[in-house]
Amino acid sequence: MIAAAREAGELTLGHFKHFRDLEIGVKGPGDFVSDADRESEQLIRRRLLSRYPDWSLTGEEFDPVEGTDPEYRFLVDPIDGTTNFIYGQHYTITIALRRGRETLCGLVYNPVADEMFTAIKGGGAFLDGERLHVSRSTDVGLMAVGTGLPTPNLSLFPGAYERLGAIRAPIGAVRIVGSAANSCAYVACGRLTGYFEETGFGDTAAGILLVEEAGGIVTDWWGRGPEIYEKTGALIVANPATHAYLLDQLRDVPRKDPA
Ligand code: LIP
Repeated sequence: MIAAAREAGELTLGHFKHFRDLEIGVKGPGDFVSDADRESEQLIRRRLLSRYPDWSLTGEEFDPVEGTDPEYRFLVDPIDGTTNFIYGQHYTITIALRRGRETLCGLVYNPVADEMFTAIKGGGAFLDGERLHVSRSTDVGLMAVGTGLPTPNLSLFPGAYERLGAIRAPIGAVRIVGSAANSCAYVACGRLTGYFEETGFGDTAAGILLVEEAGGIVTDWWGRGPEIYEKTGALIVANPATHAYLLDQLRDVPRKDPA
């Protein structure tokens, strides 16, 4: 997985250096794609499935591949932060390996910064091999919270973002990193104290494991576990103090549970 992500990093950086010349496809309102996304996913598919031909793979740009072994599945976002990418800003490549509903390991790779975040279930979270821990800060005034703004007509919970001003008021800062996977990685290493967004599970599966393995807390906006946030994408990942703060701010957002 690491080798595939590094190779995809090199490939996408080639395009990134000429971001102004990219041809941009529009999948939906505010949802972009470029040749770099597709080439990156194809490369990662080839690398992973030639090594593990019986396993399945779900990526962002193509139909899923169903292997003969129903247990193991790779989740791949070949460029998380496509909008960042096409504007020449930091993006990531993220891959998670799942067995059933359990994420066994995952990575978030930022090719621009050449930072490789990795996590193994029960084995810790790392940045370039160095062990990570979420921020130990409990001071509300120092909290740094990441988020992202969903396309309004695609959002299940548009009301949440009307609270951004109130959420921001007492804390140190709100940041939009522009890649959900990178935002999770930033929580795991303490560059953010927390992150909340309505986002896709394929973008965050590896990042969630990073935060869990770095001692953080992961729930949906109402304090519930994976069976809900994997479907709705209404995610909080944070250190314990920021998690409590965000839960308090978000818990009265009207719920819309998946069928
Ligand atoms: C997107 C992220 C973006 C976040 C979106 C989505 P994509 O992924 O990069 O930061 O706001 O919820 O996760 O479409 O670029 O892979």
